Amino acid sequence: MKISSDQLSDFPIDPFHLKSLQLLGEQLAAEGQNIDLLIDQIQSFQIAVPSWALGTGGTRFGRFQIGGEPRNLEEKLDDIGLLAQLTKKTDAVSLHIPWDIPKDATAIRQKAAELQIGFDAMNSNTFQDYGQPLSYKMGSLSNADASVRKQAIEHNLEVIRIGESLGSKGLTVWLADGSNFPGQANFRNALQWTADSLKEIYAGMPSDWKLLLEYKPYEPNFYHTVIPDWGTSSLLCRQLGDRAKVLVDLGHHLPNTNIEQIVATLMHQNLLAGFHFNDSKYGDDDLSTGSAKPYQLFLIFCELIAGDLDGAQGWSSISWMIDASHNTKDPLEDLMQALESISQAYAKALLVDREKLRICQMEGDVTGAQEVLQKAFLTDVRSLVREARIRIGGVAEPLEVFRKLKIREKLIAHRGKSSQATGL
Ligand SMILES: [Mn+2]
Repeated sequence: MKISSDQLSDFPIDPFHLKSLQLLGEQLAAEGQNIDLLIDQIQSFQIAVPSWALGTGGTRFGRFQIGGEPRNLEEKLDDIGLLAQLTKKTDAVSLHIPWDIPKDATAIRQKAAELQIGFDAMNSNTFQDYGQPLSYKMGSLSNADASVRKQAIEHNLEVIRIGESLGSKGLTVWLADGSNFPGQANFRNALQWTADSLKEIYAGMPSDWKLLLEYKPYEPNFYHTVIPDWGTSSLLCRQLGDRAKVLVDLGHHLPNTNIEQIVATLMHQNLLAGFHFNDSKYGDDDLSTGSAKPYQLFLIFCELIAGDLDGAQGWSSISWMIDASHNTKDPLEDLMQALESISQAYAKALLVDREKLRICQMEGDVTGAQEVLQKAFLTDVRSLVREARIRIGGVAEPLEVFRKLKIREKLIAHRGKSSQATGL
């Protein structure tokens, strides 16, 4: 579904937007900031949407359907096209195999191109049984049985081949392997088998691809996870080669972990592959990005910008993806909120007076350093983000347009009340 320009003409820009933009522009100019440069930076920052975020997510207790969910890969692309049209904040999809195997890669690639959507990193799946001959119940890349490991390696190589046919340039591996009880697994063997399996996958990647290695401390296994943290992921990446880097999923940390420090450390080592954006209160909650901890998100962006400007690791080498799948919200509304929050956090981090912060750090001015960060964080950048969107053809208020045009109702009328997107 594409929204026509006629439909959008019913949504004139609120004059209050221009007033607040002018006020912010004057304030930023007085602080030596160039508002047009900021707008350019906000516009060029695009975030990939995962195919599995287009349907409501389930929990182990069940799933509540929203209706009108995309029934196939073509309809998933349609939904992302819609998001792109309204927000101008996403230009790529991150596919998941086997949930999104294209029947005709050329046709899918053509459809995506028409919607101006590219293919971000491909995601393999060895965390569930999905009709393959051997079970992953006892693990995949780390399984004690070599034939299961071989099957899991082959699956990843197949995902690479599918990705190549679509023009993707990366493979994301999230390994759910681990154990549920003490004594169940041999830690060292599991790690070694994982390293050996990953080496075969890495060797099967085209030379212009990168491997994004995710980590997670617990779940679905509750005693031990083979790749529980960024340190273990880093060790494995170092064994693989330069094109293997660590993927940070914001929900894959124990509560109170200092994620911004992890980001800085990985950038310092040129080991940051990219992000899976989401938010959490307790664990891998899949909350909308920025809904629970917007200050943490801002601090992460401060490190990303600093790492780029200081020459630790270039911004363009990092991949940006959302990884969330909410159980109670309209998935498209959820994604619009997430894209907005990420843009706001980025815009605020761009406002940090880095020279002043550097001086405060060098002089031990603790209070001053906090003031620098909070001044940027507390600046209302909504008009800046809105203006960036409007100038490249997006709408001022995506969520409002989505609701007033009754897009979900139209999707339900077209796709049905009980249509369900593939995913968990
Ligand atoms: Mn993830």
